[in-house]
This record gives sequence, C-alpha cells and structure tokens, in this order.
Amino acid sequence: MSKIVLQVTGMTCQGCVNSVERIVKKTDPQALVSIDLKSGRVEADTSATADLMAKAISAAGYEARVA
Ligand SMILES: [Cu+2]
Repeated sequence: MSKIVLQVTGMTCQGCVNSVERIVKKTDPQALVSIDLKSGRVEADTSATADLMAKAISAAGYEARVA
C-alpha cells in the first residue's frame, strides 16, 4: 500500500463524492480513501497505481489527474 493523491474535477455534490469513493473501492477493495469535495483532492492508501486510479475515475466522467 502506498499513498496516492489525485486532483479530480467535476465532483459537485456528496453524491459525486460517493461515486468516486465507490470507483476507488472497486479498483482496489482494500483502499482507504479520503475525498475533499471543495478542493477535489482525493487521497488514497492503495496498492493500485495513481495512474490506474485516475483512469478508472476518468472513465466515470470525472476529470482526474495525478497530483
Ligand atoms: Cu454530484
């Protein structure tokens, strides 16, 4: 497990936060994730790479880049 940080745009409400959290957990069920809606900052302790996580989140319609 290592810590990754992503910058995600397109999250506008708690529902979006929940969706992104679900995507992270689907990509890595062991992931510990914390999401700040205001800043769009997504931090996760995960064994998945930041790139893979960003791709999964982007595929759901948000814009995610490795921070
Ligand atoms: Cu939303």
